[in-house]
This record gives sequence, C-alpha cells and structure tokens, in this order.
Amino acid sequence: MSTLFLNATSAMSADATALSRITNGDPIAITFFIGYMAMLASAVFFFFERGSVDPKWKISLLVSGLITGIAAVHYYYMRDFYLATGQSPTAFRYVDWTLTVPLMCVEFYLLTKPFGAKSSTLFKLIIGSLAMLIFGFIGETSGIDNNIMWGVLSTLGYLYIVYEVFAGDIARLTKESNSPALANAMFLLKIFITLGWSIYPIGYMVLPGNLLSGMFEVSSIDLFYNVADAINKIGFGLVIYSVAIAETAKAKKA
Ligand SMILES: *C/C=C(C)/C=C/C=C(C)/C=C/C1=C(C)CCCC1(C)C
Repeated sequence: MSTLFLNATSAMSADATALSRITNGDPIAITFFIGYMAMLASAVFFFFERGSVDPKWKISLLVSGLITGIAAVHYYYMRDFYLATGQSPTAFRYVDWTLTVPLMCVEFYLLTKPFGAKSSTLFKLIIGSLAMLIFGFIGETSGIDNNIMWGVLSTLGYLYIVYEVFAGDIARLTKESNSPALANAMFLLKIFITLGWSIYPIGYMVLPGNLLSGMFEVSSIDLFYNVADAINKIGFGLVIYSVAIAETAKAKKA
C-alpha cells in the first residue's frame, strides 16, 4: 500500500514518506494519531452526554468536552508537524496545555463550588498551573544549560496544585461537604494529579542535560506526553462523568 502511495505525484510522495512512519511502526507517530482520534471521540462523547445528566453537572461535562476538544485540535496540528519534520511540536504542546490545564483547575472549582469554593481558590490553582507551564516551556526551549533549574521551578508550581488538592482549599471543602460522591471523585482525581501528572516531569527529564538524558531518545519526550495526555484528559473527564451519572440517578430516585 505504501509503495502505491510513493509512486503517486511528488507532492503526495512527501506525505507518503511521512505517513510511512506510521506503517513502519514509529511509536511516537502512532500515539499522535491515536491521541487525536481518542481526544476527538471523547469530546463528542462528553458533549452528547451533557444531555443525560442533572442540570448541575452540565457545566462540568461541557468543560470536559472543551478540554478534550481543544486537545483534539492541537493533536491534529501536532501530528502533522511531527510527521512533516520529525521534531517535537513544543509550541503547540504548550499552547494546548496553557488552555487545558487551567480548565482542569476549573473542574476542581466546579466540583467544590456547591460547597462554598470561592473564585480565589480557582485563581490560586490557575496561578500555580501557569507557573508550572511557563517555567516548563522556558526549560524546554532555552537549551541544555538550565533545563534542570527551570524544571525545578516548574515543579514548584505543580506541587502547589497538589498541595491545594491534598491539604489546601480543595481538601478542606471536600471534607466539609460531607458528600460521599465528591469524596469519591476527589480520591480518583488525586490519583490523576499525582501518578498521572508525574509522567510529564519524567518525560521532561529525557531532555539533554537532564536526569534521564541518554536513557531514552530525546524525541521520546512526545511518547511520554502523548500517553500522559490521553490518561489525564480523558480519564479525568470520565471520573467526572461517572460521578455525574451516579448523582443524577440518585437525584431521580429521591
Ligand atoms: C492536559 C495536560 C496536562 C494535564 C499537562 C500537565 C503537565 C504537567 C503536569 C507538566 C509538568 C512539568 C513539570 C512538573 C516539570 C517539568 C516541566 C513540565 C511542564 C513537563
């Protein structure tokens, strides 16, 4: 099949060479393709399922749809960029994260809002996430010398978010809510932001000059990021979806 494509016009043969990366089993190219489809399918799913939950859950599902939808569009471009150049689409990646990570903070806010979350809580989470992303971006693009330092600064932003969820405002509101549904959702979301999110700094450490450099190829950073994005964006949305469905069923019975 790929030879057939290669014999087509020269314009097409550039595409076919890029595409043959997939048939030749380039795992990074494959995860860009699967990531794109999975994000798109999830966005459609969350948008449609908005209709089957209690009104108070609709915004949460909308935000889950936006997170995966925004990621789908970025994966579309990142996939093409990677196929055309063989390089990491770092700028697209960070534009995606700058939109989607604050939206994940919004999810934490929406879950705890019925129990008194204030916009200052949301603001703190967003500041933490922006610090994490801005320092991470500088670290990835400013060369070999200081990427450990920028990575450490970025990790402080990350740890701040973890702190807010485990011991700060979000933890306090969850405890005060006396809601088993919220406690369950938080339990799962905590696993996502610790285990799931920790894949990203591990990926970052394959950069030259960093702690895991040489153990993996530099380009495998995208493998880490693509797998982590699928787990975190889709999984996070599904946790919220399952709580919404369970609570909707309870509300109907009552
Ligand atoms: C949907 C995208 C998500 C959930 C992205 C999360 C990204 C991170 C948790 C990134 C963290 C980083 C560090 C903690 C240090 C090194 C630099 C980063 C930006 C990779």
